[in-house]
Amino acid sequence: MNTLLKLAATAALSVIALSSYAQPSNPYELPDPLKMEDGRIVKNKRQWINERRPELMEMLRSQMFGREPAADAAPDIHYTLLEESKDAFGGLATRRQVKISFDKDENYYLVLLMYIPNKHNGPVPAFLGPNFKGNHATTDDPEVLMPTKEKLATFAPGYKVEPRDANGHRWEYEYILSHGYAVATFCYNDVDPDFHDGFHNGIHGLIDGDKPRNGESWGSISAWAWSLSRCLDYLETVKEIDAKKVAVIGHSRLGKTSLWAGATDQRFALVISNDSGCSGAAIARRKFGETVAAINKSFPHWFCDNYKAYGGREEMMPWDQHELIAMIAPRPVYVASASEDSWADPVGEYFSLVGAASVYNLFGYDGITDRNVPGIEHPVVVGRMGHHIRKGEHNVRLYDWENYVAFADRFLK
Ligand code: GTR
Repeated sequence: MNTLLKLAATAALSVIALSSYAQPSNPYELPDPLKMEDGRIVKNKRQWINERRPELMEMLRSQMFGREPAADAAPDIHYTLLEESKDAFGGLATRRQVKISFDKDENYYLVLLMYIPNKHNGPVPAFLGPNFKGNHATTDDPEVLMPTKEKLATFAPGYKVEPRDANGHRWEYEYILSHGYAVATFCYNDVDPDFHDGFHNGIHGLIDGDKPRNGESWGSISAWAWSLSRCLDYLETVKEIDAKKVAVIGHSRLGKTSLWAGATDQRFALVISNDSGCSGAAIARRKFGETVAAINKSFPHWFCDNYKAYGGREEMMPWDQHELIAMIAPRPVYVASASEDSWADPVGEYFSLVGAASVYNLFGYDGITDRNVPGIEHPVVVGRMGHHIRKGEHNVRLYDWENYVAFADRFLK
């Protein structure tokens, strides 16, 4: 067995023994990402790309996220410019709001809010990520469109529209723009409202119609990830943006989503998971904080039905979350945590990077291998992996963005 993968919690705890998130987990053994189902060990990147990666993708699709539809599953996708101004943030950026419609009649659509720095020489790199509370809630920019009444009526029963800027602290637009990046976001409820309605609403309804579902049918995280790819299709048409340099980012359930989008769509040049926790970056076998059983109970619509069988049986999972990180190799990946966010298991999030390092090594890149979890606000970048634990709560803050931008500067500039 690969000793690198023998993760007993004691190793991690020496450095952070006093931190609130650092509770011991039972000893556990991670599956070796380089070990094929037939027992062979992957020796080189060609074997990884042609044999092991597809095998793991199949596992993650059939056992966890479900099978996403093809890129052209909604053949009538079209784009409509709703609003544009060159004067956003006092002239710092051009704002564009574009309706990405998934059907001819525009019953199913998302509204992508985009800011592009006005100062640039040629196409710029970009951050793309979904938001929780609506585009208008990501900023105090009064020109950002509110969701329509018709749109809101499709959201969860009793849904109350959020005030403008309610989540503005999570979207440091001026900071990002002034560092030369475009940024694009949409509300995840636009695509698939985040409640369990039996998969009739949102793009499940549009794409699947009455088709019967089975254990491998796609869940909501898969739907949000698929729509990130459709946004990237659109960004490929935007001349000011370099679509080969798009970082996909998400927080929490949307961090699980950004990891899956990065795994399924290798056009994403860089992947960021902010506090993604259980079923995102956190190692499931640690069973620390949120568990597979707990997440499937609270959110039965996020994953495919087959995933439910692993609740309380994490050691039976033929994979663990470090292999989701490995799917991103050799592209740069950043996993961030917050010190008070024990529900998301910061230690487990860190160890998924350590567990994926051997795959980055195949491509000639170093990875994070130190078994001492870094201290709070000691960001670490090794090769194409980055990590930090911000002090504070489950959230996205300027500190996170400062580190994401610095990481992206290494690879996308
Ligand atoms: C929690 C859930 C987490 C995380 C979080 C969020 O309730 O248990 O897995 O996704 O929500 O998305 O904010």
